[in-house]
Amino acid sequence: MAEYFIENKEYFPGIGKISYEGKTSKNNLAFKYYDAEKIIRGKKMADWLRFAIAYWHSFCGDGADPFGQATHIFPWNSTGDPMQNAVNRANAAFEFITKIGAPYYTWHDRDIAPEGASPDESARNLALIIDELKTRQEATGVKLLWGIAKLSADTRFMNGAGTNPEFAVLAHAANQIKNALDATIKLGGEGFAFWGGREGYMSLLNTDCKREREHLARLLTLARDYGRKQGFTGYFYIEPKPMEPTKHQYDFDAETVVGFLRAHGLEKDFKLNIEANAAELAGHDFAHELQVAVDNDMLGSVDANCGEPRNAWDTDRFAGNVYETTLAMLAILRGGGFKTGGLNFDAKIRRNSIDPEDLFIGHIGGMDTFAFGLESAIAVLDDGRIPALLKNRYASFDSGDGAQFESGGFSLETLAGRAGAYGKIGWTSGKQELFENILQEIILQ
Ligand code: XLS
Ligand code: NI
Repeated sequence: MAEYFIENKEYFPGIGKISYEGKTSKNNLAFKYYDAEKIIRGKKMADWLRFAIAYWHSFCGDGADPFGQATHIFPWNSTGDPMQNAVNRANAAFEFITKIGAPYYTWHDRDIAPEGASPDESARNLALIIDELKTRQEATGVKLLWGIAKLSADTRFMNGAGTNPEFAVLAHAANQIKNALDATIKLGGEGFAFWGGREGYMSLLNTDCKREREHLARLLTLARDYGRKQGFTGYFYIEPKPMEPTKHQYDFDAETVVGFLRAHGLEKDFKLNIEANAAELAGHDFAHELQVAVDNDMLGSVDANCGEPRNAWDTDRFAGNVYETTLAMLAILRGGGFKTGGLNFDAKIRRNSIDPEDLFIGHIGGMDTFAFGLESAIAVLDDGRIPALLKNRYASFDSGDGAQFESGGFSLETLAGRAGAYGKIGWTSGKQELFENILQEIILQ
């Protein structure tokens, strides 16, 4: 890439590799709970959590909001030449990722390389930057968790991408998906994601929902088939989100996406990328969405962030609530831990957090909060009281009539005949406060 200058510049001077110092440390730039090498149940903490840094928020997001202009003026994005910026951005990204010590990163095609004047020029820009990223991955050992095509920001997608009523736009989306998938494969990406930000509608009057969803399913099927043909062995992920930017998004929540995938024969190749903030927007707890994914054997990956509890807005804050991360990790552990994917920081520092160290501080907080959640969740399992209480609630299905029902041994008539056989029924405490007190005791210990 001779025409672009590879600046040998440190973008975060004065900040070295972030290390674990333990919970008594007062060092703002140290981990208090995330101890990557610590062995938990035979596995390193780093391998339980599989942290990834999101290119878009950390190296592209400029702090602009609907009410004001950019506040994060990153030096790597300021040369005036979009391709030179892309190279500088790659340097800044790998400096940050290696200093914070995350094993993975994630990107959209347009985060890493600028769009060109034509689809072919965009593909060439992407290919050049992919070579740059490959060199940096090999030099540092950092891996790509997943790639994704950005099918939301450009004006051509204002009426949707895969669900656009205009065929030419859909073809353009396919071109971007193909190139982003090729790039993901070339970089050894472990997954390939879709987020349907514009796949939805604002008014039924101008929308043929059935046709739009079928187009989307066909496009996803084509992406799956192409990926498999090219030797991609990872999973495809869909990230559910109910609203924002569109009023009704087709991928509303985990249950909706599971149904959609099954209806279109995609359930073997696709899994869910569950985002905490999107769960909240759907009116669910983060842990609920994770549990739905786990119960369907469809937990793919996680976008680790959080919203503002009293604000129906996608604020993408770094997680800071250890109760939430404990419940989240409990759901993930119930599914046996990550089999694919990881905890991707789809999170951003606030608009007025403008010091270079703030990006570190935000990620340190998020990583510590999930590390704490992991250890608390393991403590809940080791303690055994909550799992025992939970199991006991369903004990009547473990033997006798209950077990016979579960194994399909009743017809409705024979089942109905058992209604009078048990005397006084239903007066059993749910013990919710006890569950909550035990959880609190374990978290606070
Ligand atoms: C937006 C989504 C997005 C995806 C990647 O709300 O969370 O950032 O994670 O396109
Ligand atoms: Ni996300």
